[in-house]
Amino acid sequence: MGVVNVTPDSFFDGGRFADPVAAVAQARRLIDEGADILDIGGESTRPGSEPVFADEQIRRVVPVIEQIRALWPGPISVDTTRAAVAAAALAAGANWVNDISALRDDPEMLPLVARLDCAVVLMHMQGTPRTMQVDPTYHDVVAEVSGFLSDRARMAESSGIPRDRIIIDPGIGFGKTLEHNLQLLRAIPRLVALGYPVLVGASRKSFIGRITGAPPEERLEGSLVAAIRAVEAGAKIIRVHDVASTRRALSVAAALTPKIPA
Ligand code: HH2
Repeated sequence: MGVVNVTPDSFFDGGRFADPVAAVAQARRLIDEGADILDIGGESTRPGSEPVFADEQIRRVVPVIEQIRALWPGPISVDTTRAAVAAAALAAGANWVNDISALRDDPEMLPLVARLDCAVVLMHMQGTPRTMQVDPTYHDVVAEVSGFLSDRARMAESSGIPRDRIIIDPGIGFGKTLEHNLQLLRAIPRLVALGYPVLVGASRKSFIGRITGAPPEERLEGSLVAAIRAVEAGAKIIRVHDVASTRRALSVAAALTPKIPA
């Protein structure tokens, strides 16, 4: 899954693709590099970020999604917690909703996703982006995240979202310390065992910087190691800023370990 943030302030690519022409060009690049899915976002959710109103998110993402849909038949995901944004994005040609609140933020989101023929990513987050990194606390982060994802997925199914349209995500960096992120990445097989495809988004995140001391621009190597380990552990979708590098790294890992999908 290649990321295109149509935002002025995302933690890595903020401002680079805020202009629709630049965003569509980036989407084309990621498609050429081998992305299977594109994730388009109009709101940064980096630690400390403030919410962006739905109409502003729509203004940012809809023209970009329309243009990508005109040139590419593949899955387009919209990264939002607001039903109005998801509805506008789906009408413009998106077919996945990536909701970092796991359908909790907006009561209209669940009925919308159930009614329309789209996939949904349910992500775990403790708190909200504005405050989530202040003092994240768990008794047992793996048990709590896994229990939460299992509950949300079952709730989604009982509300009419077919099982084969549900994807779960531990939410790396969303209300987690370095140690919480590491424990979750080590526990991917336990999430896989819940029976839904697992998405992992570790690309250039701050836990890599905490280990290496590197700023976001110098976290590619750490991101590739995290991607390889996640796929080896059974994750099906890797959300990344660097599609070509990730594809190349995964193809070498696949050659070394035949069971890894290329
Ligand atoms: N991470 C980010 C945003 N959306 N969605 C899912 N499902 N999983 C993630 O790990 C995830 C996500 C944060 O990365 P990015 O979009 O690059 O940054 P920002 O939120 O600053 O736009």
